[in-house]
Amino acid sequence: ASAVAHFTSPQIQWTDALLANITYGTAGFRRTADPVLESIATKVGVAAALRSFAAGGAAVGVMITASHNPPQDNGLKIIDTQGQMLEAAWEPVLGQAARLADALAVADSLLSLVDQATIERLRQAHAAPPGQPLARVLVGVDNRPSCPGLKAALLAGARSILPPGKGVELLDMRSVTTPAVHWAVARANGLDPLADREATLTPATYYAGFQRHFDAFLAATRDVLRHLGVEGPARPVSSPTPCPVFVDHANGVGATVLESMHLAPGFCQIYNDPLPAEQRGSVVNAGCGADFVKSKRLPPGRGSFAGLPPALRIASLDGDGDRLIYSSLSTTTRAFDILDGDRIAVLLLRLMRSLIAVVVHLRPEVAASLRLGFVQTRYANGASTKYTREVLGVETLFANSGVKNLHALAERHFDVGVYFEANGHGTVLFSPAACRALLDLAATPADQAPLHHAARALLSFSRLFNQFTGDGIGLIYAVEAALRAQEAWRALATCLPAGQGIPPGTELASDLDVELRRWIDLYRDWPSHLQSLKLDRTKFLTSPDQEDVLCQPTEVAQALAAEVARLNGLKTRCGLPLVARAFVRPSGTEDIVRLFTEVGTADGTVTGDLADICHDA
Ligand code: NG1
Ligand code: ZN
Repeated sequence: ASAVAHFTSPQIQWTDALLANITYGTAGFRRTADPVLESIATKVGVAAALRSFAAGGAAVGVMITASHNPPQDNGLKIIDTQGQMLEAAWEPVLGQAARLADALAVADSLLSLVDQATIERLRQAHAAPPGQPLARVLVGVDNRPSCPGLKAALLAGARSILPPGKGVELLDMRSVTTPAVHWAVARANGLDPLADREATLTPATYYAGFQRHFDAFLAATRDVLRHLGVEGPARPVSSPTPCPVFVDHANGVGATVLESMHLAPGFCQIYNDPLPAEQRGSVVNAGCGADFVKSKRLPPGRGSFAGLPPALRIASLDGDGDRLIYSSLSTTTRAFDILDGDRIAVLLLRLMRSLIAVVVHLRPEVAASLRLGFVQTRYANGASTKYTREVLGVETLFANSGVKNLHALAERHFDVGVYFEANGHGTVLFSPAACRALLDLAATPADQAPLHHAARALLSFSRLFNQFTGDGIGLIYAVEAALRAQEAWRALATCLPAGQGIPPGTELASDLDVELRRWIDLYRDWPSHLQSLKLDRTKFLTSPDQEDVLCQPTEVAQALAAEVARLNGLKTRCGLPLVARAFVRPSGTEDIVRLFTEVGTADGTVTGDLADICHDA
């Protein structure tokens, strides 16, 4: 209880209303950055150090961020020893500890998380002479003004479990994106199945890897084509391209990271209004970023388009760099298309499917280790599900919202598991069997082309995906790689198994505007609407495995089901039966209830505004 002073603050009035909203949810703890959050930070510090101590000193991480939320908010999330979200059993106890004001009660509550033997070891450690650190905590922060204060409180909590000199090793990662902390924790604990030898334990080498793997992927793609006698483009991809991707860093920590990276010239350009670094944290996510673009359906704000190309390909990150939403903006007509998480997943699935098909054609026995599948949430647009299932023929499953749910399902069911939330959280996971197969294949001798080149391409592309949580910056490289090489791999996947030659015109995409249009035109989103309702979320209860099934209040569930059934019985103006879907659920991150509605048709032709269609129907 040596952190007593930090647990209690005379400024805090622990009212019921305050307590009701302090829970450890999908986003960890998140709220206005105030003395309450500072008190919570100390408790999180204790818990993280305790978790590491209980795991024999394995590294545990804490990220201080409020992601896409406004600048005045902040939050804390523990990253477990495997680089993933905190073990579920700890969440309620941590929530309970966070709601306590009394230091001894807090200590008791947190100690209840570990077993008696761990408590005994802790007691002995206090008496033992100084030695190796017995707990390791990695701490990262985004760029919000409240981060330094919260970090100090967190570190004080972490240090308090053991006396100085025999205690807790703290690794301050400073301003980093959330996915980099997930990666660093996993890496510190010896996990990173697809890592190459150059990767060491610094965020700088982690980020630099993306450019390297991107270059290696395109080089291997060119090598396959050259081997098969197809002329690739004369222009090397690392030289300035006419169409850089415009990155909207949301004024978040991604900005700091991008500035520190050695980006290939011409690869990308910063989209946002220039601001001094120290001012950005105060306007993080304001009128820009992944969440703004996706939920407001508007282009990220920018003072002037003077000097910009007529067509922009924009990649929007969120405040902590773990989400990505693409968009396409005409600076002349202001025509605007959003390429959300669903569509990013579709693009990645298409390329991954072709890469795997080529490799499996050349080495059939790896098929069993490279089973491709897709996980989305029920917020995914129905047109995307229809596309992945019916056009791509990829098994598509649904998980409840929250990255940890999608991650677990993808891990459980597939070797190559793509998962994405519509809001831009996602990545591609590789099973141990897939990792072994990828590394084995990539060791194919150079004289066994084209397998040697195809396997290198697959491995390099796979290395763009953070294995612990989605990385917005890595995903920009993956999308850009897919736009450049998609058509080449599609031709290879079709022509090789058919024993045909590659059509002469096949090459890496030379016109990224054309590729962007092709991506937008893959399918048309069904009209849908996501509303935030200011209702008491504690009154809403959904089925544990199916968040689109409302259990309480029963009258709301019945009324909603009746309305959905009514719409499903209707036909559009052209006589097509409607496919309607609607659900309500309490938000896990905000004090609201979310209502999702969508209307499509079996043949996927209904487009336009939901209100118009419902009105007509
Ligand atoms: P809640 O607030 O529980 O709906 C939101 C997102 C989730 C997930 C979490 C984690 C929607 C509809 N919900 O959860 O998908 O990303 O935040 O931050 O986008
Ligand atoms: Zn985020």
